Amino acid sequence: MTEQAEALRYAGTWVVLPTYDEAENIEGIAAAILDALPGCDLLVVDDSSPDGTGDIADRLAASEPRISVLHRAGKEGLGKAYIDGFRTALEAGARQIVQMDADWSHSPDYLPGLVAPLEHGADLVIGSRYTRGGGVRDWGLLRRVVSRGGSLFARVVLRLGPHDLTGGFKAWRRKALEAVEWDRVHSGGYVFQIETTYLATRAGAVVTEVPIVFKDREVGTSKMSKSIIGEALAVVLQLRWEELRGRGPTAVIARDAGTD
Ligand SMILES: Nc1nc2c(ncn2[C@@H]2O[C@H](COP(=O)(O)OP(=O)(O)OP(=O)(O)O)[C@@H](O)[C@H]2O)c(=O)[nH]1
Ligand SMILES: [Mg+2]
Repeated sequence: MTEQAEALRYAGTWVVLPTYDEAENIEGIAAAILDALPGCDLLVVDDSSPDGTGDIADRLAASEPRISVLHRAGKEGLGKAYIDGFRTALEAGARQIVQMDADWSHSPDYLPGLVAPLEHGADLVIGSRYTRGGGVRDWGLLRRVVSRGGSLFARVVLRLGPHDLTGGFKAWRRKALEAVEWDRVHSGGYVFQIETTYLATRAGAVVTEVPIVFKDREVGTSKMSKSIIGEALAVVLQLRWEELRGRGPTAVIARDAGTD
């Protein structure tokens, strides 16, 4: 590959990065993402972080045309931020879209490997802690059990293939994201990750997992709570219930003769 082609290798790939109080992390993670995927676009979706993350992102965007910032009025939860960010990236013509956390839990080193299966027939790639070679670092027993148990519960109840359903490090082919029926998403919270993989799967998406080792955040505050876990269990049961009542999702991924 020529130097010029290498510099544009990931043109059309958008990384959507939701932030809430990530002032210590945003600059470094943004630089690492642009390094890992030369030519990609980075969209920071900030919910008016009180610590000024949005202002830092604006400053970065002013000196780097590949960075843009979507400012939202207030904290509405991760799912809502993603829906807005995905819509913006799709409207801008993204071919493939990556979602990830800004706190270094999702190492940018994995990005090329996460995107690669999209070139070989996958519609959705999940960065997976619970597939061979994947794992978590620095987590206590309770958090391991909750996370793994949550994925297993959703996998069995909704009869899904992937082993990691609660993680938020994923790469989407445009068509797969377009097939997600956003008005069916119940949650603005963390169970959003389960719901989107569920909706894509029912729409016929080819879903694959690539192993990642998840690192706990080093700086900034955690937003995990008991209510998040309760909500996840309730939403999974509700999805299955709707399906059993014949009110499940109906969208199907549009397939043309082309390669997208
Ligand atoms: N825009 C936006 N981003 C959010 C919101 N909640 C969380 N985030 C971001 O979403 C990503 C994941 O959130 P985290 O707080 O790291 O969640 P977690 O990984 O489950 O928990 P910890 O790492 O333990 O804090 C991070 O980049 C957050 O800054 C929100 O309401 N709006
Ligand atoms: Mg985190």
